[in-house]
Amino acid sequence: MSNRTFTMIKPDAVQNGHIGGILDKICAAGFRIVAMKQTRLSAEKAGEFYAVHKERPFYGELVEFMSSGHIVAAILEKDNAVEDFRKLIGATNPAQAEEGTIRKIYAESIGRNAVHGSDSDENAAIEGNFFFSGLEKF
Ligand code: DAT
Ligand code: MG
Repeated sequence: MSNRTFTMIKPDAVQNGHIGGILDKICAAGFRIVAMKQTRLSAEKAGEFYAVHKERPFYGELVEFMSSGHIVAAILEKDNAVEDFRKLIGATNPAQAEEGTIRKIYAESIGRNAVHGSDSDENAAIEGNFFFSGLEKF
């Protein structure tokens, strides 16, 4: 069990002014922000980040959405980070997310669902390295 995970605040939530509200919930849940930046993904970079989904019917829509505006990328630290963060964000589809979760509060739809959270320790490391150099991650 690693103590780090990776998140993005997605273009819908940035556009709708929810960066502060989401970071507040993340910090209140006991996560430390190890590294953070606001940036924008090209379609090529978004496609690379989500390459695991390239055969899925929603891939094109996902890449278009994730490159449609600014995102906030961050590495977070806490005991049991990956699992606890997935609980904090809630189900992929906000209609199925539990009350009080970030997606329940802020997501618009299954495609525009406000935040990303890594699904394993291995992917947390890969995704963190996609955005941050070694010097930025201590
Ligand atoms: P999660 O982000 O909860 O890990 P995932 O890895 O299955 O979900 O999918 C990645 C993203 O792709 C998800 O956050 C939103 C989008 N997505 C998933 N299923 C979708 C669907 N049925 N229709 C549209 N977008 C979808
Ligand atoms: Mg996923």
